[in-house]
Amino acid sequence: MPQPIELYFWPTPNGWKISIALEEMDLPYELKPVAIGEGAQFKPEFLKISPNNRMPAIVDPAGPGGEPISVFESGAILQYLGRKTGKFYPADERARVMVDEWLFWQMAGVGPMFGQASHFRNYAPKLVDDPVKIDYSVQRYNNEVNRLCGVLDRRLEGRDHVAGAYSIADMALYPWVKLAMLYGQDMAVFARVSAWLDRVAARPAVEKGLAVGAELRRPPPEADSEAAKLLFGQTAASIAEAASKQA
Ligand SMILES: N[C@@H](CCC(=O)N[C@@H](CS)C(=O)NCC(=O)O)C(=O)O
Repeated sequence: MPQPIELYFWPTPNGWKISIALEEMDLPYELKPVAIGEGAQFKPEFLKISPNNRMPAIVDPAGPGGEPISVFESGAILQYLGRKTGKFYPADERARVMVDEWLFWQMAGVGPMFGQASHFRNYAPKLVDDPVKIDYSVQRYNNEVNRLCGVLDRRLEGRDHVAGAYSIADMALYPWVKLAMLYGQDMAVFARVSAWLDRVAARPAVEKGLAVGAELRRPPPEADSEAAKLLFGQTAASIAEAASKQA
């Protein structure tokens, strides 16, 4: 029985990418919750694994050469797991480049833009008492979410999945794109995206991966709460201070 991979995780779209991948690849794993509202991402031992103070991260005790390896950044983790198992990440160079294109599109476009859309829609109204500023920001990021849904919809014309066979690129996209309707997008406009969401959702491993850590979920932090102070307005100096408190 292979030793389980340690999954440093909190139930958010970036975390679910990896719980879905581990389920899809049938790899044993052990959950290591990182309570991001309580500052666990600043613990020195976690920063050694994930210097960007973000989850997800993994430690694979059976890394290259049989030695442990840690990996942070969800895209790098997905590529690592894909190479390790030979699953959902084709070895053929042309097919792999296509998966990489859409994986990086998720990492650089969908993740950050959907993340900001979520922040200004769900969190900012609890933190900032200025509807004009919030409206502008909501509109800006909703437009980007809309544009990105349009790109994906065009891409899915005549395709079941984003980059050839179902791959780590679909796994990276799904947990974010499924939230588009919660950010006010009319998914009837993006019929191919909606059909793809249904296709991916029907996979048992996706259902299992999304259920991981459900009991850990928390409502958005209130203004002036400890969680809001820890999560928002982070600077280099505030991270150093938070890390020294967690040492
Ligand atoms: N680019 C990173 C983003 C990860 C990320 O933003 N994680 C968030 C939760 S979704 C986090 O750990 N936040 C902790 C914090 O803001 O301090 C990845 O894809 O791994």
